[in-house]
Amino acid sequence: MAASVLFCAVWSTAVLLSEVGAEGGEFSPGQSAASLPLGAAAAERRYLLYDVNPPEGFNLRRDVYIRMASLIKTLRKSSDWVLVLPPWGRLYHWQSPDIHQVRIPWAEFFDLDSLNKNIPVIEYEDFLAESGGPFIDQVYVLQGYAEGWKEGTWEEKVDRRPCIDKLMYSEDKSGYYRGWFWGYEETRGINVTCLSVQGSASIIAPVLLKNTTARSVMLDRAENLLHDHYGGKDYWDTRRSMVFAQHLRIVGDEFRARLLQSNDKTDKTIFQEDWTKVKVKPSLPLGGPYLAVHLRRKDFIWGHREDVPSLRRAAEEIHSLLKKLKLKKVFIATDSDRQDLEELQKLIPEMVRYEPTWEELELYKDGGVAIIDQWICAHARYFIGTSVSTFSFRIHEEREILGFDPKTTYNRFCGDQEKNCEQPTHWKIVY
Ligand SMILES: Nc1nc2c(ncn2[C@@H]2O[C@H](COP(=O)(O)OP(=O)(O)O)[C@@H](O)[C@H]2O)c(=O)[nH]1
Ligand SMILES: *[C@@H]1O[C@H](CO)[C@@H](O)[C@H](O)[C@H]1NC(C)=O
Ligand SMILES: *[C@@H]1O[C@H](CO)[C@@H](O)[C@H](O)[C@H]1NC(C)=O
Ligand SMILES: [Mg+2]
Repeated sequence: MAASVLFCAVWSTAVLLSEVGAEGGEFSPGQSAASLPLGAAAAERRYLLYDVNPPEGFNLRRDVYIRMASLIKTLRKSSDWVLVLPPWGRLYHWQSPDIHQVRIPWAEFFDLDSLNKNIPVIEYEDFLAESGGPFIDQVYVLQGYAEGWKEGTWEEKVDRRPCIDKLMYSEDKSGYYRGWFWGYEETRGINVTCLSVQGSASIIAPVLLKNTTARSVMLDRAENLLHDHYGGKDYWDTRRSMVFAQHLRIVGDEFRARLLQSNDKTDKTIFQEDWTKVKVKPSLPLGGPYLAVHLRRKDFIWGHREDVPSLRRAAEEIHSLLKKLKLKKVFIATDSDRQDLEELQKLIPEMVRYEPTWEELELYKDGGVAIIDQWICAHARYFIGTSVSTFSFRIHEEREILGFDPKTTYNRFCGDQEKNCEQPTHWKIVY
């Protein structure tokens, strides 16, 4: 059964490609596919690509990766699928001037060997080389249902529907679809269709397996699909496989040693490179002799949210925590603007921050600097973050992976006037 579906898929894609190629220009999918010395195994492989709503930040995108990994696991029960990692770039928060932050491969931020121990992944450039050119056979733009859903009648479903929003793709003279495609201008979609979805990532698996024979399928607006099982074993396997790139961990470790008297030995934070070998931690790590803070500002304060503290209130909390924990040092990760930083400096003169030089920023980029901040926060004796910030959530998870006592991790600041300041939920690892 699986084999015949597979054969069918390969055969009809070849027909589709050659048809399109005949009318294409100097660079058509038919030609490029034919010129590639593809082995039989590579020819059978199908590619899942995805992208996320442009305004979404780095840390929600990391969450969407987990959902796509679940989908790949479901698809692979039937046939050979690989996930193509969407190049990073053009993120709203990556505002450092004069550095080019587009078409960034995942290897600049994450350890690909670790990702590959969970699901097969390849970079977009590898996809271009392997699949025969900058063409994506089928783009599905995911959206909700125009009619919404009636209360009490939630059901998981997926249907082909007219596009609700203006399509972010346009047809060119040759009938190909042009769009953002992670900044790869030469990439084209051969077919773009809207699908209304309601449910977890794997509900779309039957559509990919049965309704289309396209070899490369891109799910745009993939955040419309939810987690198969948030916080379950599959979730944590994928999350644990998202090991930060080694060069960023090294920068974080050097900073810990130099400015925070923190190292894995005295902190008892044993980092195991191969996440598949890690089981339940035998003993709790201690963490470095510092308090770590994530203070999310910018768009989190513009709306005057009542769960986000003023800097003055945050500074009070920090000083009271330092006293309670008998710590002298506080590491602060923040996206504060210059004015907020000056105020912070006055309120907390002893604060330590990771401030990259221009050369370091150019090398690691805003994403790498954020990861270094997260890595340092993850190794502190105690962490306190900002309410409903996915940046803080990813630090919680990193600390959970290192085995910290949840009391030292799942903490957040309260707003100055907040009445019910509920603390973050403890999500325990399932091994
Ligand atoms: N380096 C650094 N960047 C931050 C910090 N807080 C926020 N940012 C930047 O702002 C973005 C926040 O967006 P996102 O990742 O979606 O997290 P969320 O909006 O807080 O849920 C991050 O991806 C970073 O680019 C921080 O403490 N350190
Ligand atoms: C997939 O195919 C089935 C069976 O032909 C059909 O009922 C369903 O509407 C299709 N779904 C989509 C999303 O095209
Ligand atoms: C595009 O894809 C849809 C859904 O798979 C299909 O029904 C339609 O015929 C395709 N259009 C073209 C022009 O191939
Ligand atoms: Mg965000």
